[in-house]
Amino acid sequence: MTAHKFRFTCLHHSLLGGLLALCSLFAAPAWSAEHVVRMLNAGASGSMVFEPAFVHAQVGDTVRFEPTSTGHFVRSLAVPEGATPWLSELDLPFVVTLARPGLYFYNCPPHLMMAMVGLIQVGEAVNRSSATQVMKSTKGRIYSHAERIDSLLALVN
Ligand SMILES: [Cu+2]
Repeated sequence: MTAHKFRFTCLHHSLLGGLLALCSLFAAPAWSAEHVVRMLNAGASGSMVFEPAFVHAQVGDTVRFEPTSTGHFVRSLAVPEGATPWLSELDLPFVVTLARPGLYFYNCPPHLMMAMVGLIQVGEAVNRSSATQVMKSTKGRIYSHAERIDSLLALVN
């Protein structure tokens, strides 16, 4: 009976130790999140959309653009100073690592006229004025649903 109890205790301790080791191993990645943005021919807010079009993220997070519908890709139009602009390939998933705080404004070039645009806010919107300027000037190149630009700007905090 005593021997049985002893074995149980040892097993318990080794499991706990293993769990603690696992926790410390994954402690750093657990703080960053992956946000998924789908590229769609039709979504909740109409045709040719990124969904969700607005993402609030933290520095170190990633955004994964998912080509759920075909015929789309993604290109940044405004990124914070020091961040790398991006251009993805048609119909391929694309992952962006958000290394700097600020606003990241992007579009799907073939569907810009239909307001296929999106905005990512990472931490504080440190480049708010320059990003807003780009967004306002982009609005002039959109033929339908240009109000999506204003909706995105209204979500910045
Ligand atoms: Cu598109």
